[in-house]
Parts: sequence; structure tokens; C-alpha cells
Amino acid sequence: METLNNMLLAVPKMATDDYVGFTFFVGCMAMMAASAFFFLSMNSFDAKWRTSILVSGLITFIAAVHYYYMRDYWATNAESPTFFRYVDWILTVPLMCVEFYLILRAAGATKRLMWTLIGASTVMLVTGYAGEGVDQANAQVWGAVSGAAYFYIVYIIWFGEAKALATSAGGEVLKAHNILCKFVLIGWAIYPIGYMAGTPGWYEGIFGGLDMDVIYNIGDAINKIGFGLVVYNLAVSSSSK
Ligand SMILES: *C/C=C(C)/C=C/C=C(C)/C=C/C1=C(C)CCCC1(C)C
Repeated sequence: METLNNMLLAVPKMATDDYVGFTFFVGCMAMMAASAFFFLSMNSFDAKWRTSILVSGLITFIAAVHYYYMRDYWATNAESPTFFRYVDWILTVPLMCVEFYLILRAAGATKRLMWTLIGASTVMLVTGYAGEGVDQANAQVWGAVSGAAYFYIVYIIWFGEAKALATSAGGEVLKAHNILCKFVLIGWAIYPIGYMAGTPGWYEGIFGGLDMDVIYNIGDAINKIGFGLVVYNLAVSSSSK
């Protein structure tokens, strides 16, 4: 009977103190709801904002699918789904770079700027995966390289070419750009904390007691849904005029 139940239902139990399992579950639902919200609202905006809202929806939708698998992987193996985590990020973080390009396009953003941001984010994530999933013994070195790529992105959007374009655009676009910049500086800084909680290094004594997956899951909810809502808000305030 027990076996039959397992075969038919196959829903593993979840302990009430399984915060990783819980945040994977809630994260999955939140990403699905956010995707429905972005996709369904898309056509109520002027044509020039539709691609931005579509990309917001794609970011949360790709995450929803990965969260579905990560939740399952955790429930089955009680182990961090590092591979799925990084596949999710390697698809969604470049799309967040595309969002910067899309909102600054009217101000003259070039494809070169877009590819520079995408390139830096790829370096950041590939080296992060190397330290977390492949060569943990050198996690601090990989983490430092990843951090350098991260700060390069911060530099471009806060002080570099992207900032200059946003300033020349002014108005709602500048406001939205500045909020997205804060997401990258503060919201994205959650991830290196998760990394330090889950890999060996000088920082173990500081962050070692925290749970890497819980931190990553909180980071994803804030950054993917929050980022999308900033773009949504920009579309609302610019379409009504
Ligand atoms: C939706 C997913 C997002 C916004 C993921 C962002 C991930 C990062 C900003 C990760 C950064 C890392 C470092 C800066 C150093 C340590 C390794 C990483 C990959 C965790």
C-alpha cells in the first residue's frame, strides 16, 4: 500500500523546518504568478514597451520552470541543485542585461553595450559555477574573478556608458534606470553571500552558518520579480502620457 501510494502520488514529505524546500516551493509559485501577470498585461502598453514587458515575463517564466525542477531535485536528493541553478542564471541574467539595453535604446544604446553587459555577466556566472560546482578547493579564487566581472557591470551602469545614456534620456527612463542600478548593487550582492555560505574559504567563519539555497532563493524572488516590476512601472508611467 505504501509503495502503491508512492508510485501513484510520489509527492515526498516536506518537514516544517525545511526552509530550502519551502522557499523552492513558494519561489516556483511566485515566479509563475509573476509570469502570468507580465504576459497578460503586455498588450495594454504602447508597442515600444511590449518587448521590455515580454522580457520581464520570460525572466520569471524561465525561473518558474527551473524552480519546478530545483524543488523536485531538492525533495528527492536533499542536495543543492547547483547545475539547474546556474542554467537558470545563465539564461535569465543576460536577459536582465537586455532590459537595460531595451529601456536605453531610444536614448541611443548600442548593441555593443548590450553584448558587453552580457559578456561580463557570462564571465561572472561561468567562474561562479567553476568555484561552486567544479573546483570547490579554489572557490575563493573563482569567486574573486566572478566578483570582478560583477563590479564591471556595476561600473558600466552606475558610472559608465549606460549611466550617460540614462542621464541624456532623463525623466521616467532615468528614474527606472537608477532603481535597476540599485537592484544590481544591493539585490545582486545577496548572491555572493550565498556563495560564501556554501563554499570553503576565508569567509567561512562569517557566512558558514547560513543556508546557501535559502539566500539564493530570496535573492531570485527580489531580483527577478522586482526588476520586472520596475520595468512594468516604467511602461505604465510612460504609456499613460
Ligand atoms: C535571477 C538571477 C540573478 C539576478 C543572479 C545573479 C547572480 C549573481 C549576481 C552572482 C554573483 C556571484 C558573485 C558576484 C561572486 C560569487 C559567485 C556568484 C556567481 C554567486
